[in-house]
Amino acid sequence: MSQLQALIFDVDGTLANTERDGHRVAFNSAFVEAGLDWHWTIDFYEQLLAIAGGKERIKFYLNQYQPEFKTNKDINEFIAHLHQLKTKHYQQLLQKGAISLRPGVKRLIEEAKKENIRLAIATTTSLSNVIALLSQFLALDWFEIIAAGDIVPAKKPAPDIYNYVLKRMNLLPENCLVFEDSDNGLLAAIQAGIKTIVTVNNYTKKQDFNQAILVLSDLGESEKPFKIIQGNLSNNNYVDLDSLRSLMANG
Ligand code: XBP
Ligand code: MG
Repeated sequence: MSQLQALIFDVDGTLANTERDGHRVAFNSAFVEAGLDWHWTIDFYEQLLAIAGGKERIKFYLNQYQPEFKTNKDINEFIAHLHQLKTKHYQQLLQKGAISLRPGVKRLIEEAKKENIRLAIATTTSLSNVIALLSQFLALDWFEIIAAGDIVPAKKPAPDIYNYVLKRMNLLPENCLVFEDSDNGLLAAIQAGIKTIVTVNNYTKKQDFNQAILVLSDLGESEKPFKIIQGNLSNNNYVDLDSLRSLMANG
């Protein structure tokens, strides 16, 4: 039976629902600031979320939906600048308290810390966004590694970010559990050989999570139980370390 040694968390959609009212709004504010008449609606943004990475998402949008767009700058410089504007707007939204942690996240992380279960972050978003979010709610130094954005050559669904965390922490995949929210994230973790629990959100609830060991509405709280969408858990109200250990034992 593999012993549980570490929990590795995705950020966007997992620790907090940051996409609809955070990143998407920040992209639109950046477009306005840059004098662009682009606007990503809630529904349209769902298609763009198939592309991990804000810069990559803008490039995809240009290629697919703005093929006539012209700039006198190098296109990658243009995208990088637009993405910097977006990151500024996103962090302003965080500072205004626009985003809070999802149910059970703080409780499980505090329990893991108390029981010396190692903690890490593996995310596609930019490091400064992770710090801006986490520092509002949790102690950053509880996470041994915060692996984010361009730290690896290929973003999710490539496994690079998870392999990076395993290597830096000298961990074996079988001693870890990953928490994700999307099919891209699940695929990345699975390719790194790590068992994955998915907590869905409005953007990802229709995606294919067949390879997850558990799919939940969220991590739950005793007074606000989760809904189990796929799989079983010994504690049928909320995710705690004992239920995760029994999940690991039952493979
Ligand atoms: C989600 C992403 C990120 C964010 C935008 O990351 O794909 O790109 O949508 O953040 P994850 P940036 O679910 O892996 O946390 O604009 O900083 O990329
Ligand atoms: Mg995510």
